[in-house]
Amino acid sequence: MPTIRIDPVTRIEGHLEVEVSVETVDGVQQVIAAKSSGTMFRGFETILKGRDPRDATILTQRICGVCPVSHAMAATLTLESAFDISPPDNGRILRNLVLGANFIMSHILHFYHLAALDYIDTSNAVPMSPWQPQYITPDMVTGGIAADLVGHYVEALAMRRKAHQMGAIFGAKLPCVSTFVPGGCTEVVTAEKVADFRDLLGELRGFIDGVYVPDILTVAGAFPDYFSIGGGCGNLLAYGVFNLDAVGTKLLCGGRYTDGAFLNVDPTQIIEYVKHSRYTAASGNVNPSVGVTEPAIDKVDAYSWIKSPRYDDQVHEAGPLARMFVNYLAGESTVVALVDDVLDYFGTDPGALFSVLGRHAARAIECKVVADSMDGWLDELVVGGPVYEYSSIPESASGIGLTEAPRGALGHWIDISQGKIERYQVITPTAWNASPMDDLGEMGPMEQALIGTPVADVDQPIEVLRVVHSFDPCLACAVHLVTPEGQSLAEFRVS
Ligand code: NFE
Repeated sequence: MPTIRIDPVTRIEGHLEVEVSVETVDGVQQVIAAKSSGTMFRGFETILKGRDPRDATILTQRICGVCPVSHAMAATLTLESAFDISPPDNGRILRNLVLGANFIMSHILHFYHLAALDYIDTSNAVPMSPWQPQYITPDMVTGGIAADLVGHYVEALAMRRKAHQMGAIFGAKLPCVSTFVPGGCTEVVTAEKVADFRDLLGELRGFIDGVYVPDILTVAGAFPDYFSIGGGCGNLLAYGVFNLDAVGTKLLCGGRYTDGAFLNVDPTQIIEYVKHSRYTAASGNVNPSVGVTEPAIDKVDAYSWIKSPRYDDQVHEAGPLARMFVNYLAGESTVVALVDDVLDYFGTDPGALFSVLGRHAARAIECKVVADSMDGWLDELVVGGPVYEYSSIPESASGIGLTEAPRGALGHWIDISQGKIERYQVITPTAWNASPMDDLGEMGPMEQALIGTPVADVDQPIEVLRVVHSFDPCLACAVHLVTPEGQSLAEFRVS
């Protein structure tokens, strides 16, 4: 078979390579092997060593321009845990509002600007980026529906800008905020800022209810097969997010779904494996609270710069699906009502959520739940009230900050010695989802989700992209298709 090089494909963030082997099984050409590779060394753990602990809030945001607020939140929670302080209500709420703004921005970004063009035939659009080049497959939506979705793609750009503007009211700037500090938030609350925030939130809620959620239903209705494609490992993990009070009640609770059981999360049960990751043996088989990050670029059998985080030695998927499913099981009333509405609409059961479309639906439901809740948080702010509590840096301490990024469970861990950072470890949601095979021989969640994916045309392997995109991986991506003999059929390269 010839080697085919596909023009650059964008719409995945960061630096990911996915390689799949395709074979015909039972008359269906499908993925029989998959490898997910993070192709860049992040190294922030190393950069942070020896620094003032408060630098963590600023520096870890630079891990990613899409989810910096989550890293700011994780770092401040980590430092507050180490410093033994907590923010006043205003500070807690302000941080939630900025994080909520980032969730809305990111979920709209994902559906319209990263995923939607996997489903829309844009051959009638102006022949330029982002509409072309693209795969055109017979199942794509066309005509008036396609034209509407393309219009919403453009409208969504303005909505994302509004979400950033909204977050910047209390974050000072975005993408990376400068107001999050251990002990709270440095932006003061004024009636004018609250009113400005509420105006923008109202516009965004209108878009979510009137455009984003209906578009998800439209696309899902046009691609019903994708309720049974891309299922994945079946285990879900969420730390929970948006603290609603000083004792840690959350808008979206944490929890996990392991082997069909709904269970609590104990972070001491997290181990990072490195058998197939480009790190020394000493960097693996340990909990992140004692983790180290030592690159080993030429390591035999390693194919990724991502470690393989596992909970209780089992593969778990993180993300909106995990959050919505865990909260569905926990009986969170708003989530239950919305999830049931979606399941009723499609006449299906909760098992269908473990799929490409289930991830998209969960993301849209979550976007609505968060945006709707934020209006009430604005009511709770006290104009002119305290926004942070000062604390000195302890000589020696340890801390942990577990929260959620738009893409899933996010954890930071710190050890402080002589007032400086001695150890800093970060596990991102994409580390859970795009992780390589672990020491126990288990593939990561995205790898597992790709197995069995039908591929109608190896020249246009859109099905592979649909599965990969459903995870919203934060990685730029090069996707290869190879025969079982290792011959390259296609290569996707993303800048
Ligand atoms: Ni770069 Fe992020 C989110 C985090 S994914 S986008 O959401 O943390 O690893």
